[in-house]
Amino acid sequence: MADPYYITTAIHYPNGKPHIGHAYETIAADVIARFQRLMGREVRFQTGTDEHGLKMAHKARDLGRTPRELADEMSGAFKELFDRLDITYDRFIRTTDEDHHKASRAIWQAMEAKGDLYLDRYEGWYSVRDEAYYDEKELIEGEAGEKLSPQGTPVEWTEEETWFFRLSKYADQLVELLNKPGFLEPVSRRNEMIAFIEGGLKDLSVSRTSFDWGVKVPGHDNHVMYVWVDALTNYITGLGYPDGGEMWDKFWPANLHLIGKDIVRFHTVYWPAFLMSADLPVPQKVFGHGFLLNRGVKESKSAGNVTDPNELVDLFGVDSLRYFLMAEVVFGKDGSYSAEALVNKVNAELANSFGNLAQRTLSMIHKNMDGKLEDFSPNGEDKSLLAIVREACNVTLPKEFETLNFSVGIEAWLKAVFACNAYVDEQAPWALKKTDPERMKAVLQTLFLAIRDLAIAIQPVVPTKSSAVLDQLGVKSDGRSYADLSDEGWFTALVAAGHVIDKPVPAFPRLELPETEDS
Ligand code: ME8
Repeated sequence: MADPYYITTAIHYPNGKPHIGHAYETIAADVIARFQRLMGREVRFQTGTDEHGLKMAHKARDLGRTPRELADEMSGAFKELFDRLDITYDRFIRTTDEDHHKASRAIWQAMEAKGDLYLDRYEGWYSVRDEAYYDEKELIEGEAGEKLSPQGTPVEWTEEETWFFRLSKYADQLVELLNKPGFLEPVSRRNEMIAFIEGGLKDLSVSRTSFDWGVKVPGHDNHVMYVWVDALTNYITGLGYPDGGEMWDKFWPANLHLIGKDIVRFHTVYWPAFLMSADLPVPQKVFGHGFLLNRGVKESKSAGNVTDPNELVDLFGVDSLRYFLMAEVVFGKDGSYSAEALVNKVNAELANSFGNLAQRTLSMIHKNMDGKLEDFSPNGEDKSLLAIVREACNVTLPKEFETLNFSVGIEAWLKAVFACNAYVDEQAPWALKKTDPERMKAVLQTLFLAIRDLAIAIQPVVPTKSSAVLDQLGVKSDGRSYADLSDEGWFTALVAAGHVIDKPVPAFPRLELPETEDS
């Protein structure tokens, strides 16, 4: 039986169009999902949109529309982008979906049955931008002396009747959970969460009465749930909670909630506490990735530097964007991007290194061997190149991807590509054509073996391009998983089948920077 693997992204606020941070998180999750599938696991992958709350209600009001209209339109824009980015999600959840309302009511009732909810009055600070309550002592001072949330967003004083959740009751269990190795990564985020809990955990206001855009509290129609209560519940809605069933048994608890660093508190304090209260298992891991900055600066409407990820796809193609983001940014840390950096990296590493390796090898096989493969005996040099490639593709890259060190795994892969290119230069198969045609065949076919492994290994990152290379090599679609990397018989089978290499088409053409007004 395949090991099940459940991965989720945060669900995104559809109060505007998706930005590069949304694309980054979802691409990373897709790389993980594809990687785990290639490792032979049965993967379930969920993403979606977080449609309730004041932030959505205010934005819709400002636009003169209903929250539902805004959610419909923008959720569509997210879905469209994710489809363009080749995101292989199994469910795109919308928190306005009917089954999600049902799941949210069910977890509420479970917490209520536990005696963890009570009615009282909330008086304190709220940030609509963060959809978060803050203690007075957490606030910082803005330039004009105004109070701001720790994230630098405006806060408003709120007083209303609300339901409270007995968060304080779970403090010890939460600290224990946070100390569990592997629960929260990178570990650098752990101390902040423990300090937050140990600073005195207050009960959490979990309903609102001053507006009605949300999931109604069971039995109290004048209350809607605090948006994070319903948002977090999306992770179990998608598995059939509260009805249970095969999917629930197989996939809960989740293997990984992939989220950004700004929402770690919600995922490693509030969410586990809700689950503990409802007697449900907590997720195995929460990973808080870093932020993507535009030339080192946070994108914002006021800074006028917001990039539409669709434009990057139009200009450079999906796989180039995916490769750049995964190879360039150390996962867990903040990273910077620009069109120049993307073009330089993709041209150097994909077009000039891997693309060129595949293109010149296949061209020479096509031209000098009539495209026909033959059995051959590799010599010591051939074997040592293949050993380098196997080590990178079978061992290092999978090990690093398993622990979410994508840039490190890709670097090992790239070093193997460089080793292949150095081997081509040393062996000079074009010169061997006249002097030693048999040796030329051995060199080209050694490279053929290497390219197949390199293309299989990098599939999660550049799925379309690596497929194109594998198609040109004649590798069947059922021979493309990580398990197949150790299969020795595939080449002999290809030779026996009389496979012929067609004239190759470059899979990784060089990218050009678009002309700008000042260039
Ligand atoms: O927080 N770089 O939604 P959201 C990288 N609805 N990641 C970024 C980013 C950036 N510049 N900006 C945002 C929410 N993100 C809630 C989540 S989950 C139950 C509810 C990440 O649309 C951010 O950290 O503001 C989060 O993980 C995701 O994008 C959605 O952010």
